[in-house]
This record gives sequence, structure tokens and C-alpha cells, in this order.
Amino acid sequence: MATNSRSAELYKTLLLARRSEEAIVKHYPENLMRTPMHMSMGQEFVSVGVCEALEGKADVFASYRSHAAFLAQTKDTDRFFAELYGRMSGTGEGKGGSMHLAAADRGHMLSSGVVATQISVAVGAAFANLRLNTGRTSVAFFGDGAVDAGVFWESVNSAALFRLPVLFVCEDNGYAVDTPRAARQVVRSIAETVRSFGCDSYEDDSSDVESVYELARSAAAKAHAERRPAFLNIKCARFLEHVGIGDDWHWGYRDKEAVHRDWIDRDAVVVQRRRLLATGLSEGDVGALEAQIDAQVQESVKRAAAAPIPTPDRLYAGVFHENA
Ligand SMILES: Cc1ncc(C[n+]2csc(CCOP(=O)(O)OP(=O)(O)O)c2C)c(N)n1
Repeated sequence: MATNSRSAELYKTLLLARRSEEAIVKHYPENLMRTPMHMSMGQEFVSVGVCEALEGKADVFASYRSHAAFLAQTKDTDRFFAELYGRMSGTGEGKGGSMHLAAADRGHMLSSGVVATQISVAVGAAFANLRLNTGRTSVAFFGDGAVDAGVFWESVNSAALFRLPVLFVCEDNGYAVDTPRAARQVVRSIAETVRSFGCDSYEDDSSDVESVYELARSAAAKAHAERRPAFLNIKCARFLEHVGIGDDWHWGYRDKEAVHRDWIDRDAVVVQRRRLLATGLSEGDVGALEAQIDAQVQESVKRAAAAPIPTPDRLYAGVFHENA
């Protein structure tokens, strides 16, 4: 295998997220997954690039658009699908659903349905990591809509003031539901504005998981070495509707042709597959990787659908500290 194994790993993780969501699209109409779905499809390369760069040493705080971040960090399709199916073996014993995935034992600390609330918690974790000298990197994933919220700016200010090595990662798909950024924010560049807080600030519109990987790696190293936060503004596009498994071109708030030209036609999953083929893997090698991922996803779906549903005595378990 002449291709470097990191490129193959990145492809496998990208594909794990993509195939998992394709399985959701296929099985959701069976009505066994009774949870609203905010799909990551198209944006997976952001969290995959960042989480792979941090090699498991990240504490991840994500939004309700949680699937790719969760799978990039944990690769745990069993607990993922079990939660979507509302089963005991899910991350929240079936109570959280798609928006509230958490596996603290694997560094996915939380996903929050309330826009921007995960960001300040990530700053607290960065503070704890620094104090406890864990060497871990606290990472907040959020959309450009979360930048509209005051807590984002408070978090950036606090992290810069307390010199905390936290990564703020904006999955900048340009919309809060159907409202474009220009209709919500006066600043032309979020990255430039954040820089004025004394935060290292980067922009990327590559649609390339390897570019995000390199950026996250160097940004995290600098954040720890210099004890300062970093803001990564990664442009991307959501391929599906804001919530749900379909598309929303009929709404008319974004131009289907432009999204295809700028993003779907350079889908990071396809780009990475091509890279593997161009750098030494054969179709057979890539097919074998894909078969492995497909089998993992299909097995997890099967196990989740057959897993026991929660019993009433577990209703409050994990909800309040004293019932943990
Ligand atoms: C505090 C709060 N206000 C409003 C909402 C309703 N809401 C849900 S998603 C969303 C848009 C957020 O957009 P963005 O942060 O860019 O994330 P994306 O959905 O694009 O990933 C809004 C306003 C909410 N969930 N929480």
C-alpha cells in the first residue's frame, strides 16, 4: 500500500460518517428512529479533519448537528445508532436522541440542541485541562449562526483573557436555517473580528479533509505552545435540509446550481477517494476499505433495531446527578 495510511484513515472516517447518514436516510421512514435529524452530510470533513488531527486527545463539544462530530471522535456506530433508535444501549439510554449525543469516555462530551451553549462549556473544559495538565485539547464545533449569539463572543474573550488552548471550530455553511450570514451579521469576516481578541484565527474553504487536518494540527500545537485560543473558520455546505433527511431546494433560499458547483461537485468524500487512487491504492484496495465500513454500519443498525427499549425505571437515570 503506497498511499500513506493517514490519507486512508481520513477516508475511512469520512466514509463512516457519510455511510451512517445514508443509513439514516434509508431507515428513517420506517419510523423507528423517533428523533429529529440535523444531518452533517457535506460538512463531515470539518470534524473528521479536526478530530483525526487531535488523535483522540480532544474533548469535543458539539451542536445538535452532531453526527459527524460524534463519529469522527468516537467511531462508535453501535452506541450512535442505538441512541437514534431510542434504545438502552444508546449514549443516553435512548433519552437524548440525535441532538444530544455524548460519550464522555471517548472524549465526546456533549452535543447541545440550544444554539451556542456548547461553546462556553468547552472553555470551562479547557480551563480544567490546563489546570489538571491533561494535555487534551478542548474543541467546540458550532455553526455560523452560533456566532450571532453573545455567548460566542464572551467565550472567545474569556479564552483569550485566561490564555486557554481551546479550538473554536466554526462549520460555516453560511446559513442559520434559511437566513444567510449577510442578513444577520455586520462583520464581513468573522475570522478577522475574532483575531482582534488576541485569538489565532484561520480560514479554510478547501473542501478538503487533509487541509483541515493540517490546519487543526498546527493550530492546536500553537495553541498549547503559546497558550492561546484558536478560531478555525471552515467554509462548507450542508447538502440536505436544515432538519430532516431530504433536500430543501424548493424553499428557494439557496441556489442549487451554485451549491453544486461550489461544494457538491467537490465533495470531500469523493476528493479523498480520488486521492487514494492517485497515490497508490487500487480500486480493489479502496473497495475493501469501503466494504469494511459498510459492514460496520449495517451491523450497528441491525443491532440497534434489535436492542431492548428502555424500561420505565430508567426514565430519570443520568438526567439528574443524584440519579446517575
Ligand atoms: C438559543 C437558540 N435559539 C434559536 C434556536 C433555533 N435554531 C435552531 S438551529 C438554528 C440555526 C443555527 O444555525 P448555525 O449555528 O449556523 O448551525 P447550522 O444549523 O447551520 O449547523 C436556530 C436559530 C435554538 N435551537 N437555540
